[in-house]
Amino acid sequence: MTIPEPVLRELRDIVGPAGYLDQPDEMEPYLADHRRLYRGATPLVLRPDSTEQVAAILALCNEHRIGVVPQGGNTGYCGGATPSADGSQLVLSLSRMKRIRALDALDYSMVAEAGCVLAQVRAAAEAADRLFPLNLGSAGSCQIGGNLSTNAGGTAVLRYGVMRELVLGVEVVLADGRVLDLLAPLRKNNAGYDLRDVFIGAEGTLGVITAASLKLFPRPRTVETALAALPGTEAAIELLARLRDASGDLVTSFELLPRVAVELALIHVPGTADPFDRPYPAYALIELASARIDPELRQVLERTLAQALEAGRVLDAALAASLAQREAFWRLRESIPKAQRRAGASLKHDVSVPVGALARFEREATAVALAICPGARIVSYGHVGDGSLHFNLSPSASLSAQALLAREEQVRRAVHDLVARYRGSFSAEHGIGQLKRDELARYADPVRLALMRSLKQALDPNGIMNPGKVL
Ligand code: FAD
Ligand code: 2HG
Ligand code: ZN
Repeated sequence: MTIPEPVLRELRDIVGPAGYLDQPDEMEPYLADHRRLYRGATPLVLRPDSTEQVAAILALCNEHRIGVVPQGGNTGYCGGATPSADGSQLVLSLSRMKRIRALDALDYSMVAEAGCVLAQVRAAAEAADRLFPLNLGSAGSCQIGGNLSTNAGGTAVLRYGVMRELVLGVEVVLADGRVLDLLAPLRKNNAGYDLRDVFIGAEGTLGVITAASLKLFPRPRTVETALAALPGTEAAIELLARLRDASGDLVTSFELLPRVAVELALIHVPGTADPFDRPYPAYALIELASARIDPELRQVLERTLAQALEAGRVLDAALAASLAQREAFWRLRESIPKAQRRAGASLKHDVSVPVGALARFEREATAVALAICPGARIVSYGHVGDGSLHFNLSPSASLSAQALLAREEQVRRAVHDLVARYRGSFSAEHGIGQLKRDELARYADPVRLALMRSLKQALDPNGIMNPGKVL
């Protein structure tokens, strides 16, 4: 279906000349996803700058049954922000809605528009001597609306929780153009059903999030970072448990990096350096933080690592002695997605199981994957502190990218079946989008799926919100 020109004209009028793009070269960045798995087409990219404009756009699109694809920073991993290829859907970019509407340091809260880039929100909190703790490798481009809509995880979940846990309220424009104002920054509110959570993680299929009340936290004044060399994942999980105990639960990040991931980063990403003078099977990037000035924190970290070293459960360790060294550790970690991309095609599985079962799961998943793809490089890394793993496969000297891709479906089935046996998740943090829609249909509890469909029908009876995604 092509969108009639008079409707396109009305849409242009709603947003004004600065609020749309319609030239092919201008629209290009909005039409493919970050991983280049999907490519779409659209006659118009709308860039409203107010909730009222979003409301007017949705009311009109609902009347004419036109599909709308909300887009934030377009860093998502599942093709959720890419329109269909037939040109029948509009892209609605939130990037001009980037005002911080309010920040109340006393209340530890802030109201940010959906198009605020995550780094901007973190900086605004810091300027007020507060912390907004969500942090991802894409912080410089992803937006609060995208973070909410994917219920993003990242590197501080262990301490602060996923995006859902960092939100007090949202403002949403519903499919018919009505504005649902749930922005009040209340920590307690039991007056009826809590609708806020329905829109978080909905990937734009139930409405457009236009703003959010975010929780702020005391700004950390002591941060200690270390890189520990380890015999493997099992030792990592033990170390994490010890550190949580010894520090009084002050571990903010605990990221696992297997040697193969470090090597990919060293080869493909300039500015990364081998952290020790010899290779080790795995590494944990550990961060402890306290809101107090706390000289003991470093000692706790040192002592715990020394004890584990003595027990042979840590093989070497380096505590960051400067901000530059801390940044170098993080650069190594955050370079892995880029390194994997540069190493050629990759098969990605964004999975979670209970933390205690993670090492066993990883062993079994590795065996299963290698049985299908002998010679593949298993690049299994990530936020193990919260039970999630990016269980990814890369090509190697003995397995071409083409051969790897040819087995994608078989590996996916085997890994996700294994996840299901652990009662884990086949989408720990990246969502469903279009990439995992069939996986959701396959693995989700049928009662839950039926409820999700009812909810979609109730909130978007004409199916205009991000059609073809999630369900
Ligand atoms: P987009 O990609 O633009 O959109 C994502 C989905 O949300 C789409 O379905 C879109 O339609 C919908 N959407 C966007 N804005 C709105 C809105 N205002 N209202 C309604 N729907 C909307 N993710 C993690 O969870 N943890 C990580 O550690 C992590 N690390 C990453 C590292 C890198 C280098 C990259 C490139 C990505 C990473 N991601 C990670 C994935 C991604 O950055 C996150 O999912 C992020 O939250 C997406 O935000 P975005 O603004 O780019 O959303
Ligand atoms: C990360 O943790 C991101 O770095 C990306 O979630 C994961 O590329 C991936 O598999
Ligand atoms: Zn991740």
